[in-house]
Amino acid sequence: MFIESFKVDSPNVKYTESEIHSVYNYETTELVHENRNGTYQWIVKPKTVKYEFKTEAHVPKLGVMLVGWGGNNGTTLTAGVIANREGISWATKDKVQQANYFGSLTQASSIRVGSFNGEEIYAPFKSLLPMVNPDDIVFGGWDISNMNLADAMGRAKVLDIDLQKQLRPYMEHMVPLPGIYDPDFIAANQGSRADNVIKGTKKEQVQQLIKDIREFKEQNKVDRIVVLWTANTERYSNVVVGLNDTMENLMASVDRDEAEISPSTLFAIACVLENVPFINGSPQNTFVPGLVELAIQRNSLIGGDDFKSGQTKMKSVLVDFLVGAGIKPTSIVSYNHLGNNDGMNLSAPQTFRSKEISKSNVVDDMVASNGILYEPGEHPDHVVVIKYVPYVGDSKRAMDEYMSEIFMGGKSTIVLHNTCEDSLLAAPIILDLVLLAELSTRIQLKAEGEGKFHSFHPVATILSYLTKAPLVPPGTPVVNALSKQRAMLENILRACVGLAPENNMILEYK
Ligand code: NAI
Ligand code: DG6
Repeated sequence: MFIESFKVDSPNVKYTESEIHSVYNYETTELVHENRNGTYQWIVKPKTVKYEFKTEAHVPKLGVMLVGWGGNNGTTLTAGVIANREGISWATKDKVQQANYFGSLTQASSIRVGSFNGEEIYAPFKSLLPMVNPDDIVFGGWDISNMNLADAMGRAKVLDIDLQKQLRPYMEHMVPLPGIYDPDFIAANQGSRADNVIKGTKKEQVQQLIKDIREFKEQNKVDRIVVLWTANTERYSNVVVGLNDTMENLMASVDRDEAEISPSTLFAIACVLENVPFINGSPQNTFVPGLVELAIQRNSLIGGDDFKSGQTKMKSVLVDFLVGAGIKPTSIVSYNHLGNNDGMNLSAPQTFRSKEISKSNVVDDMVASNGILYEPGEHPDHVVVIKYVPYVGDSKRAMDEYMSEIFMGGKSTIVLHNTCEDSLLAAPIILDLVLLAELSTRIQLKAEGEGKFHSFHPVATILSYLTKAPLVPPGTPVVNALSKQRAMLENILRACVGLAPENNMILEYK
């Protein structure tokens, strides 16, 4: 059965006008290893830590500024939200289609809240805590192309033409602010697009971005802003001692107008200085060590990297399943072809290399979790290929071959083929990233013994479910397995309303 909303009734939870306060017992383990008669023995001690969570109940008016607003993802998301907000439907060759938020974890997925008279009861994911309604978001942003959003939606060739016609009046007046164009960081084939650029030194460019953010906030009367990079994939920046390795060195490099500071890092710097959450939806190393240090020092949320939309999402499910089932993946070959502007930009070796890195490291934690299957340091062969084929446009083809070793030396080969509009996968993920980033800035917590409430660590691991290469605080484990990432997110939100983690034990019926 599906219910629309619920409220928790517990001595551990208090709902007031301004906040939701919960007391929560975090059940975890403490590990020690002891030398017993010359052999090491691991001892696992169950441990309970009492936490308190405080969630601001007031939902702010949210402004979302996209870097690369005029691209396929930027226009598709903006169009999709307007279509939902205005209740637009359109004729396709199959039926009259209604706008929806399918593919969004927050808007279109559900959570189990318990069972009632032998029936499992589910509620919308978004009913866990007060969240911004996407229909209320005010969109804006930057692009190095000055095309208005209606024309850019046409250029993207993603949405049905009948829908585009209805959306044009809402989008014609939306024109991106000038972006930062640095041909050294993206493919040379993007040059013809760059007719809308911020001039000046890097320091002046950062100052202009800060001005843009402030003006957008003022003009649109929004309470909070989240900025998200959905612009072209850049090449990796070189991380160099004295250049971008520390916060001081990074800021000094901006002052000196150092060539190796990328546009995306400049956007991130501007956001951190303004204490505006910044999310990187592309694979490059925007978050150089100096930037991470700056964000930590200013306690300003950063999250990334690279939307986990299709092939990688499947991989982080399938490999988790195989390794979890005691089957040994030995070769993973992933092939893509696509014909949109992202594909054209990725046809340059340096930008492709950024994508190759973020697509390649996604099974490491699953492989490391099973020492029965893999020797220390052993890893499946893992190859990633991307080809630009203009004719297929945004309709990306993803082909994957997984070979595994099974019982008694047998071999199993699984082949997947997916055809899908790339931007229709990415747009709801962008929505989730900004909604969850905003929500997480309203949550405070403290563990037993900690004097004061504090926010989550500014490096937002809570967003991991949505990214291919989750950015984590230095010294923190990276979790790629999709089910674990979802459980982490859901269980933290459950803790905020005093609900135990979903354990799937259903002991009531055992
Ligand atoms: P796109 O090429 O259509 O859009 C990117 C836009 O960014 C373009 O309009 C371009 O003019 C603009 N741009 C480039 N550099 C800029 C700068 N420095 N400042 C402001 N604007 C700038 O690409 P699309 O398909 O929208 O993808 C965007 C990004 O998202 C790409 O990096 C892609 O790799 C990444 N991504 C996309 C996924 C998907 O499923 N669509 C999944 C994972 C990541
Ligand atoms: C080609 O791989 C284009 C990319 O931008 C992808 O569309 C994007 O990285 C999605 O990757 P995945 O692995 O999540 O489908």
